Amino acid sequence: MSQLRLYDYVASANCYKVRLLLAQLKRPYERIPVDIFAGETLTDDYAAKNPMRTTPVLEDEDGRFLPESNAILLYLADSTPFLPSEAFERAQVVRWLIYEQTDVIPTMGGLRFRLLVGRLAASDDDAIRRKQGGEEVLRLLDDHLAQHEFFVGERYSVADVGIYGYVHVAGEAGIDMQPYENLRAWLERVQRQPGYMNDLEPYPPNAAPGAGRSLYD
Ligand SMILES: N[C@@H](CCC(=O)N[C@@H](CS)C(=O)NCC(=O)O)C(=O)O
Repeated sequence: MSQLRLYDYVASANCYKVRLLLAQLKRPYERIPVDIFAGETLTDDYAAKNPMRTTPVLEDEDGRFLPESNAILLYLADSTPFLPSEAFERAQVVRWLIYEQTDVIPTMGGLRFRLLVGRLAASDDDAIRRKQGGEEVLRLLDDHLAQHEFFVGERYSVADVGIYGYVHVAGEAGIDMQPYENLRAWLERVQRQPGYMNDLEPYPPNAAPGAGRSLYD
């Protein structure tokens, strides 16, 4: 059995979601920094771990590689209080983690990255489209939280960890959070959970267009 390892990019909220859960589970792990803008995901060695060439990737104690942040959350949360054992509630967690990937990331997640590193200007059509999409997503999430303390089963789970990743930095995507009162209260509830930490770092200069080599260039 080897040690749990996380192939990790420090400025990625997809990676931060996993780091947050690992901290809350108090699971020791080795953090392996991957500089995605220095071309480190473009090597054959990295493709052998993850053919999609994305971060995060978890290497478990048996030496098996698992890409996809939300798959990693589900795997790590198995048999813990962070994942309901009842089938319907468990499926609801999966439902929110799918929504996070299909709707949260392409809107506010993609917009935040592109604005912060200068790959889009706020006035670009693509930025406006992503911002409008982000506001629709936040409205849907806020409406859900008008009736619920947490996304599933009235208790904190990996559904909350997954959605928190990019929603807590929606302001950096130029989105005004003021209208989303329930979401703002939920963000504070998440931040009060035992073991909560935030080690998401700013994008480094090599994330700017033309400054590095990555899947985005
Ligand atoms: N669906 C994937 C998306 C992961 C993803 O896009 N990761 C970005 C950082 S947030 C990345 O590693 N990109 C690799 C590259 O640009 O070379 C997940 O949730 O893990």
